[in-house]
Amino acid sequence: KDERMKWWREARFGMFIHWGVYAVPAGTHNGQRINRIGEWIMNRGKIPVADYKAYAKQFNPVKYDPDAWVKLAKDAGMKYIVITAKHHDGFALFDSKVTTWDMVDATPYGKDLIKPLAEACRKHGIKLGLYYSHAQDWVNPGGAAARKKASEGWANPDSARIDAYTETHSGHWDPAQTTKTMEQYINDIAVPQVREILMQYGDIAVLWWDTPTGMTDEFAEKFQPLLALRPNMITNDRLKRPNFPGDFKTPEQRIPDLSELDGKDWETCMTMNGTWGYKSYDDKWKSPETMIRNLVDIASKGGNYLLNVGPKADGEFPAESIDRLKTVGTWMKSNGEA
Ligand code: FUL
Repeated sequence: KDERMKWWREARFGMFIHWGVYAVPAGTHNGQRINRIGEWIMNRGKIPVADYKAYAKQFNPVKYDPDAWVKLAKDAGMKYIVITAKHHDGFALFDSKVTTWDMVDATPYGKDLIKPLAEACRKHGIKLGLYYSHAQDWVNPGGAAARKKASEGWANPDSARIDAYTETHSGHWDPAQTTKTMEQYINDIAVPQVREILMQYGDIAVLWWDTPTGMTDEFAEKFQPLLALRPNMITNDRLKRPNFPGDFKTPEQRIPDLSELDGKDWETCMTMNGTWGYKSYDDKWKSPETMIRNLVDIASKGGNYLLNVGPKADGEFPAESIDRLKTVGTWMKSNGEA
């Protein structure tokens, strides 16, 4: 394990990228601003599957320039990138053979987004990790849905009815989500897709599971054999709790106190503003000074800082993110770190 963890323990700083169909509505559905984080818009807004799928027809990132993304990360002193291969909306940024809910089949762009990023990473000596939402999937039938009640921050003229429905349908809001069982979803979508992302792009440095909603030990075991496909890869602790600790812990949006540290490896992931996935009107930006202080705090405690960017649907990073990455990079260079 020490051998596998070596580069990661030295890395200290990485870029998280949350990108997907949710960048199209960018926080607004049917003229209504949907509360909280942008990549949850489908769940928070209880958007029907068919309506959400329609957004993919506008996902056409013609300005996507993975080389520029990787250079920005590298110049900021980051050593690795973790991108959402599939988030909770079930949409695959890669070419998946087991569903048409992917970049190649469902969008006008029609091309795999992960492949050129993997190539750019290789070219610039940056490690690539893939985030995969293995349990929650709100579009591929049988995937889990975390229940968010109206009182937790979504509003819809029909909230009372939808809320009652989610209560009796384990968090789901559209009958199309439950035409299969979770076991079928794990067998037919999640396991084959994890195999796809581990095999299609050469070396994958990190596999970043997320939100073990509905996971059992039995389901988790189905993913275990796949890890042998990438013997040097490391994984986080979100496959299933407890019993599947992975290689590192994942405090979210916070930096642990010294008293919490127990000798296990950890990585704090954090947004630059208030959302992971792009929201056009989120302006709660942290200052570059705050980001540098966070990085120093984390590094001094032996952790890693995974700082998020939520690209727009046209393929560009928000200008505010670019500015901040550049300022952090200048500081890193003047301190001999980049
Ligand atoms: C969370 C997810 O539900 C968020 O959407 C985001 O991906 C964050 C990093 O992890 O638990």
